[in-house]
Amino acid sequence: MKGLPDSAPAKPGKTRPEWVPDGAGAGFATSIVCGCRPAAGAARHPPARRRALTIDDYTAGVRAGDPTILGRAISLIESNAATHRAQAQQLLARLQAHSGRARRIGITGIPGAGKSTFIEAFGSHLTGLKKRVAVLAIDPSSSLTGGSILADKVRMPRLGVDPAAFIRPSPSGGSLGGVARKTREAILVCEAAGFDVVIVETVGVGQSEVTVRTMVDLFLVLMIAGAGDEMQGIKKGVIELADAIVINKADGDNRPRALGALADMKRVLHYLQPATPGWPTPALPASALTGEGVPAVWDACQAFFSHVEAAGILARRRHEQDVQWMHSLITEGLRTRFYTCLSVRDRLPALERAVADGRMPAFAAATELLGLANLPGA
Ligand SMILES: Nc1nc2c(ncn2[C@@H]2O[C@H](COP(=O)(O)OP(=O)(O)O)[C@@H](O)[C@H]2O)c(=O)[nH]1
Ligand SMILES: [Mg+2]
Repeated sequence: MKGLPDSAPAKPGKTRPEWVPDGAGAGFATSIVCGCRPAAGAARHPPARRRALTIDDYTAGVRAGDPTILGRAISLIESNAATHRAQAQQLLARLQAHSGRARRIGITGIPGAGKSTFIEAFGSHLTGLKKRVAVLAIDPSSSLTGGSILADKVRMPRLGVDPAAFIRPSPSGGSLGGVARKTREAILVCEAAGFDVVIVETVGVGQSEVTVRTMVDLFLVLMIAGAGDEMQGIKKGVIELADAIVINKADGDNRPRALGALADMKRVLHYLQPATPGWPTPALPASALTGEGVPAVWDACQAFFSHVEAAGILARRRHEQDVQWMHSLITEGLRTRFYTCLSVRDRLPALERAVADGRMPAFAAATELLGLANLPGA
């Protein structure tokens, strides 16, 4: 506190730190901003910091289903800081043995299809059956706008306060690959915390639904009447990934239209190869708002799980997904190593300009950069 004025801060920017070289010009843009002494008698609270948790704390808390520690464990997984990554890996290794026991259900649909409302009704139905439910929501929209199109907790007021449920929107921003890794790991953590059902919600507007398909057992596509085939991914083949289709908002004046869309969907499904062998993809009507049809969707999920377990499909699918996961971790790891390599970072802007100006072919620039990257064996 030596040298601090007793009252208000002095004019900022007047003092320079002692380590600034003598005669350094204005380019050395560092200066000390004066603080001030706390008023006499003011309580001196230490800055509010959460106690750092050890891996043992995390493991015990997650295994006990403590929602605060579960939330912090997922935050640890979501962090890109190198020390956090190392800790997260240790934690995942500890939890791995306790994972795998949940039903993993992916739910997709265009914005406004009623996913969040549906998950509220579906999740509440499940907790009513004494099942513990975790909801992870992927929001791939944010890297461009910095905003979120989910804003989900508001649509799950009941589930949000249900002690048998845990709701976690995914971090905004970042590549889909990063979000996918984090979601995959968050599923594992939720399973170790003893949840019976883990639901992954994703907005069906891009690649995210295809990614989610690779991390769940059952993929459910929520649709509404009259939103257009193109938008709802029918032409993108999302329907072919589905293990169940729900035509939502089958209520009130909209019910006849929803039932018409349901009949159309059943005709379409008749011509498609089912996503899961031996399981003809069912299409069911529901109203997330009134809850009608929601129990029947869960009944269909249970019939699906009976089928895939008896036929050995569930175990096989999960093993294949683990191998796929390994490959995506390798891809992500190589990518990170490449882009964090100093010589690549130095050279990249110039080569980007050269390619953009047509002075250099893209493949030549890529070859040069790959050569600069300090990748073992490259
Ligand atoms: N009538 C009716 N409205 C619904 C139903 N499900 C959702 N909605 C409404 O549709 C809007 C979008 O729902 P939301 O759950 O946020 O959709 P999401 O973007 O897919 O998560 C909200 O205004 C909901 O109240 C339903 O089954 N029936
Ligand atoms: Mg939503």
